[in-house]
Amino acid sequence: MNSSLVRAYVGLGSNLNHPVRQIRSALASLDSITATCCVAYSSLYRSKPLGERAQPDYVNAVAALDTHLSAHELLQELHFIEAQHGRVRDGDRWGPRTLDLDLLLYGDQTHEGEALTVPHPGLPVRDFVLFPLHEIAPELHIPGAGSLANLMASCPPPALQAMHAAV
Ligand code: ROI
Repeated sequence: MNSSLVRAYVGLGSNLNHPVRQIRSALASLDSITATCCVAYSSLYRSKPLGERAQPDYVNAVAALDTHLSAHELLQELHFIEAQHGRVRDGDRWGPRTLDLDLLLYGDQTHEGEALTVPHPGLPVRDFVLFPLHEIAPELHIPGAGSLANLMASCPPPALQAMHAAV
């Protein structure tokens, strides 16, 4: 636990078992994490699955949190919420999932470890992360990758569609 507040960003994704409901329920759960407050949500976006595997379209969103938790404490809370939503971590990185919560950014910290890497390595190249993130934090600078606006400009045409407001 930190005495100072850190602004963190979390990416949400689901393509199984009523994805819109999964994402809405997960957003509510993020808001009830201890010593943490959800300060913004993006809209929900429907996106084509990244990867070779044939699977249903995803619903994605991004949330901004202010937290007193350390990055690892916050990650544990995210894993707990995933498990509550029926997520089984079986090591399959490319398969469909009821709920995926990625810690995208933790303040301006950079950290590379076995359990956690921030910024999330997929952030700079994933349209389903960049666009919702831009909706809630257009001025954001990604440590080691530059401005969000520049990353979006070099992103191929996005394969995603804004659906509706999160709540
Ligand atoms: N594809 C999309 N569009 N959205 C995701 O959240 C997502 N998550 C994943 C993989 C399987 C890489 N593909 C995805 O984990």
